[in-house]
Amino acid sequence: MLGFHAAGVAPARPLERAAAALRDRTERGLPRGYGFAPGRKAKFTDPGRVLAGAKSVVAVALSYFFRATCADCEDFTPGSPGPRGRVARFAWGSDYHKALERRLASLAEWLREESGCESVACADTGPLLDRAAARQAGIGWYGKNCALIIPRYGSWVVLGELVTTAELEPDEPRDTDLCGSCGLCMKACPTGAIIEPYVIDANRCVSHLTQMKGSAPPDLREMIGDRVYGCDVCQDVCPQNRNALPTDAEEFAHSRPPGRRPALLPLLAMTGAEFEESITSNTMAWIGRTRLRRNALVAIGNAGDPETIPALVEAQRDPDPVIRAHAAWAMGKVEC
Ligand code: B12
Ligand code: SF4
Ligand code: SF4
Repeated sequence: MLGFHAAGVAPARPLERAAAALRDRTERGLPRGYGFAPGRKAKFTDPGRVLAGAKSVVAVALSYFFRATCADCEDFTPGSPGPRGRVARFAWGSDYHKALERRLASLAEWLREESGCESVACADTGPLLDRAAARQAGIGWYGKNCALIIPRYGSWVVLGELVTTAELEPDEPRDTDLCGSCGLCMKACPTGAIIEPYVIDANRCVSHLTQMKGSAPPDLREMIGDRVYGCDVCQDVCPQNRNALPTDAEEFAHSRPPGRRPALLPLLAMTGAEFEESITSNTMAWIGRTRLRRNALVAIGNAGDPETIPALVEAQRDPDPVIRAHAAWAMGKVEC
């Protein structure tokens, strides 16, 4: 399967249920940006608008679930004093976009050689809604936490697809209800972002709060806790992930900087050159240095450790107003 952990085929027809969901979420102000500008929306759910003459969508899933053998050997700031932050699992290893793109390019090449057909690859930043395409191609189910869950690997997978002019045998969508009366993810979510089963208020989701530009909303900062990129709570508690198989993808075999539990003071002190050198191969690189330092400040404030006061005093003199404002907030939390 070219290194994917699941693959399936859907006809290149509009994803009607996803289109209705997207309309509903947009009307309620839930998606928050991410390119959902009016006029672009149709493309998110219509493979025919991604590639003229498209006949099929090949949806794929790649597991990033790796268990490090020891926490210390995945630590990039060993012995560093002060509090630690937490990085979501999808950003422990190398950039997952590149891992998906490489495999999708091989699949497109193979299809071209076999059938002469053209294909367009999408993965996260592409025009299609990846989860909806994956469900339509039968590779998994939606959980109430909105994650796509696949057999054997759970929801610890990233998704992509090839929209292709090749006419391939379609798979059936899996429409059984996996969750039943379970609601563990909804109860565990630190911000109450899963407002209904299968509906996320992205404005409240910690994953969004660690990726968004500008200031983190003051009323939600405490709930972000020690998370400096992404959030795994609704997947950690999911019984469907209990026996998830580990990945064999080499890109996720080891942590990449800043690691799973980065020391927060070095993260705050990171220069532009250090960011370029250490973070660029990580999935989180796109948020840039300012947002990562801002996230470190929120986590430092939440840690409440007096040892961080000198660094917070220094950060209040930072040239960036977002850093200064978050440093002042964190100082208030540490001192009280
Ligand atoms: C914007 C976005 C976010 C936003 C908003 C998420 C949201 N609203 O769901 C934020 C920043 C919060 C986010 C967070 C995360 N994200 Co994100 N995100 C995206 C992105 C770019 C668009 C998703 C989106 O807005 N969808 C809009 C909603 C309306 O559509 P949907 O999610 O596809 O599904 C709904 C409808 O289609 C409808 N539906 C349609 N058909 C059917 C059929 C049935 C039976 C049912 C019940 C429902 C249903 O209900 C679904 C649930 O609401 C995608 C990449 C992409 N291009 O698709 C990645 C993506 C969804 N994210 C991904 C990941 C890994 C994450 C995080 C786990 C990262 C992390 N650890 O922090 C969290 C998980 C949060 C969560 N519980 O969903 C993966 C999902 C992997 C998976 N196994 O599901 C994706 C696919 C990226 C990728 N290429 O792998 N994300
Ligand atoms: S990723 Fe975190 S904040 Fe977002 S819905 Fe899941 S548990 Fe809630
Ligand atoms: S925690 Fe329970 S309700 Fe939530 S996705 Fe997993 S099985 Fe479904």
